[in-house]
Amino acid sequence: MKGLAKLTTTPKTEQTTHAGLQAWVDEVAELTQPRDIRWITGTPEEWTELTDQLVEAGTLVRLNEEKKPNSFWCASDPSDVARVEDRTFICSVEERDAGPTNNWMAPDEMKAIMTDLYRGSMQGRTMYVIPFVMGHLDAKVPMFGVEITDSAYVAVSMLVMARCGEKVLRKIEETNASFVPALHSVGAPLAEGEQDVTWPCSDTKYIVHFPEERTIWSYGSGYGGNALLGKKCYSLRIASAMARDEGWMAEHMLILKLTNPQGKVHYIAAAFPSACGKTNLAMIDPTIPGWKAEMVGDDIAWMRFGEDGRLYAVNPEAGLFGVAPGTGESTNPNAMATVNQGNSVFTNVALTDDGDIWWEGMTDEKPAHLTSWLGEDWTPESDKPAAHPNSRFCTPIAQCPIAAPEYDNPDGVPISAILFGGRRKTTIPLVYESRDWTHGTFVGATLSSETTAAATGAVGVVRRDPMAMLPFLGYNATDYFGHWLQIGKQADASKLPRIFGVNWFRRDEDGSFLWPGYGENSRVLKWIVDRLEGDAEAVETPIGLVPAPGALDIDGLDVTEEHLAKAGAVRPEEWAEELPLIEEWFTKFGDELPAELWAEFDGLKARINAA
Ligand code: GTP
Ligand code: SPV
Ligand code: MN
Repeated sequence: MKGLAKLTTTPKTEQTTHAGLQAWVDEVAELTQPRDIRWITGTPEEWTELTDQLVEAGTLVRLNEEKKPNSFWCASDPSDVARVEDRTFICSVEERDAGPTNNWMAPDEMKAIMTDLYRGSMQGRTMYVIPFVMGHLDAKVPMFGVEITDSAYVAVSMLVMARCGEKVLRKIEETNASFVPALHSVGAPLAEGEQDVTWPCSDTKYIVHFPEERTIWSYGSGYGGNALLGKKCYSLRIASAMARDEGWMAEHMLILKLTNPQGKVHYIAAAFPSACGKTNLAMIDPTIPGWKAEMVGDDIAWMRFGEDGRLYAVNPEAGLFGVAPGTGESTNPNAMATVNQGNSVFTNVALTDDGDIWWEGMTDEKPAHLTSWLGEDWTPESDKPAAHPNSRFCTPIAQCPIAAPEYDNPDGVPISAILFGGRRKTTIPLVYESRDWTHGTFVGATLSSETTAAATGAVGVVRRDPMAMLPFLGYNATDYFGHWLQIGKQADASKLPRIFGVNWFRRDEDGSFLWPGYGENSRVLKWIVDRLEGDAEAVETPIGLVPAPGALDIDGLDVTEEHLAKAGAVRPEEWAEELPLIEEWFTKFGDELPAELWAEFDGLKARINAA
């Protein structure tokens, strides 16, 4: 970088016997010119040292030990608060392999641009080397990664979100394993003597994936999905490309364990777009008696066929990076209990005067005074929210009072049902069941939702988000649909998960939610599990099967018959407006869209027109 003091020597570390890793670390250090290099080991002392250092730098504020032990408040740069989909690229060798839903640039061209950006980009900073494993270290094939970052905030967050450190490194060495190299720089080099800011980042941002090389390069942002590269970048974009090649599935799904009153267990996976209710459903506190819910995962599911022919899902993560606003004792008591144990980082929420945190929806009564996420004085009269709509808690899964022991099982759990859902004010009913895997694939491929604050850009715009993977697909979307269909063909149909559509977000004419949601979603889960067990009635509609009159348990539910009917209705006139949107979406894929999906569309159209 021009104007910056060039180091006379590049710091070297000889921390690993893995020649490939050592060579990559040396190469990155040579390019980025950090002040020093630190290998993350994962000890409690290291956590304390790094968080103390971040407090000293003003990036973190230590919270009141009695309220949130070992926890921190963090305010980002106001411009760096969400995923940047327009700056996210899949740089496959062939453009076709990224298209048509992703941004693409030729790998060499992108590497040239980013190599220039990385040159000297870590000057004045420490470069952290973070060995991590997504999924279990004792998995049959452990999925290793190493993130290099110049952000201590990222290092600390990675320590919560993934299994990291010394033990992982030793296993990489012992097995001479390959790993996904994941390079991250905030893109804010410091000149000699220059005072740092509390949240360094750059106006130039690139979140880039090289799927054939299984490599990630990220530049310019410190925010979660842009910077914690084990999460969306590895576990979805890179892993989806691996899964296509190897016959498994990497999906944007929560994993929930349900036990019915008879003691029968079912594991359910659900794909909802960002900020559409995965974490909440994963931690559900059922309102119906006798049902028990436990969390296996809240964001990502890797699914492989087991020897018994069923699909087994593992959660590759060790932490929760959850949307804060809307999380409270009444909506998600299990999330509150998790963060109240401490050991958490809260980003872009508000700070209370007694050193605790607050966000919209945490309590009914608003605190009299807060420091907002923007660092401004806030009172209930303020016209801006106290917490950013995409503010997040970063907290260990192990602290969740309803974490299922299986979350730590390297082989995962067998999935009985898959749910697809989004935020739709109209059209999509509370719940419906697809007829078979191919129809279910159609339900997933046409999934739509109103956009949210989890990504930069407009909020509330309906867009198609196939399988909730639109921003996370590491390869061509038509190949991805083909992969789903192929999974259905290679399996014994009776062992495949059944596929359902849900919508907690349908609204009345006055804009209010028709369905109370949250814990009451257990009523829908009950119907689904009862369907699996052959104990619940359904009726045919043009879009699939819906609960027969009386089949949904509404005992004790505080909802009028009228609202319930509106929440569950399949209205042909609304679907008549939906059909052209689906057709337009499919037309985008031209001839490459699998014929089975066009056939499903034609069938739906015929049934709607006949209704
Ligand atoms: P990401 O972490 O971005 O992937 O989001 P997510 O899918 O995990 O969504 P999350 O569970 O964090 O919920 C996002 C927002 O939706 C929060 O503000 C929740 O309070 C709200 N929400 C979740 N479930 C429901 C529901 O059943 N009904 C209503 N009305 N809102 C809900
Ligand atoms: C999402 O946006 O889907 C998230 C948060 O879960 S992030 O880690 O930023 O992707
Ligand atoms: Mn979530």
